Amino acid sequence: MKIAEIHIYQKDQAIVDGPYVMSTMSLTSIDATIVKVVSDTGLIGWGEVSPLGPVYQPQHALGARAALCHLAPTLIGRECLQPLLLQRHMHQHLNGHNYAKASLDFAIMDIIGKHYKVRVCDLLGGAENERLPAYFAISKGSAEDVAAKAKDKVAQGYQRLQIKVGGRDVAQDIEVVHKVWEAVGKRVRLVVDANRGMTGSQAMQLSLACQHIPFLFEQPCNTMEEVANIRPQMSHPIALDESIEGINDMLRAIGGNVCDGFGLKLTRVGGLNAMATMRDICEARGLPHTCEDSWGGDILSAAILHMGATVKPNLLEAVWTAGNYIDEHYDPENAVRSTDGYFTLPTGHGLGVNPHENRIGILVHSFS
Ligand code: 0XW
Ligand code: MG
Repeated sequence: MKIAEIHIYQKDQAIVDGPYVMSTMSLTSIDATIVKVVSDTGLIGWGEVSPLGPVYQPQHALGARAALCHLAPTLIGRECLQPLLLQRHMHQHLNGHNYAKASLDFAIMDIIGKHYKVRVCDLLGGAENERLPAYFAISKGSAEDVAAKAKDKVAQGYQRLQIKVGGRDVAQDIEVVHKVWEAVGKRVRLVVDANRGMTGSQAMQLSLACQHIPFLFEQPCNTMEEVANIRPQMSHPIALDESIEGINDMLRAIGGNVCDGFGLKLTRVGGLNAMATMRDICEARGLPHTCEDSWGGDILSAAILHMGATVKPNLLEAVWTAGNYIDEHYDPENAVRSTDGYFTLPTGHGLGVNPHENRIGILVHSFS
């Protein structure tokens, strides 16, 4: 079965209850790219990539579409049922740009699942369960506002909350963590996420000032080296997120005992097959991690769920998708969003979502 067509769409995704505020940026809308791959047998596979603006990571929406336009002509006529060989082909034709390549990986896995009449999670080794724990990320804000939001999310059923800190006076972050602990305390697992936005000194101050409050400290500083420097002085377990751009970064972090777990983003690491390797490395070393992405609609969110379902349950920190932060779903019948703090794995073959062509934005490029 060969790749016959590749179509690329551009879609602006407004953020519900925006802006989405983190240490390094504030966003009200996301520029998403949707990929439609058609096989010569008529099967359709969907992919998506939605960088979180131009600052969050070395990724750009226009860069994703430029990379896809470069790769697409070289993929027409290639075999659909060999994802590893397609991955190698893409690396031979374009250096880097994992986030763009990941969207093609999703589409190919969607087609393969439809061809063999199985779900993507089955192609990745099998689903441990159909119901996946979600977490909610609360934008950076005042102590009162963040604590009120935390109470609301706990009432909605979330058992893990991520609080955004960094990029301001650390005293404000210390106040937020104390206020949230007082508000929801032992009813929820807390994650404090600086998204690379703190100095080592600020991170140590926050950890020391909150040493009686149990939380996971996610990506406190910009680089792995900065985190390694402060790790001996920290009172909290550390997870790396933005520093982990691929398997080698993970091996470096584990080899250097830099962290206690990871926040793993599907597009950043290059897609489902790359993430499956990272899942297995974490399982071999007993390291918990999330399954998530920087943003994304139903297509990317479904890929996240299929990946998350294959993670050993005691190592699955939680799953995050943007499904609860956007109001226009590509596939309203199979919209991916959490309810009562959990996601339900799609049931259809492949990714299990069927985007409506009038909901996936503007067709910007076609190749055949
Ligand atoms: C919470 N997320 C998964 C959503 C945003 O992309 C940022 C990211 C994080 O871990 O910070
Ligand atoms: Mg994070």
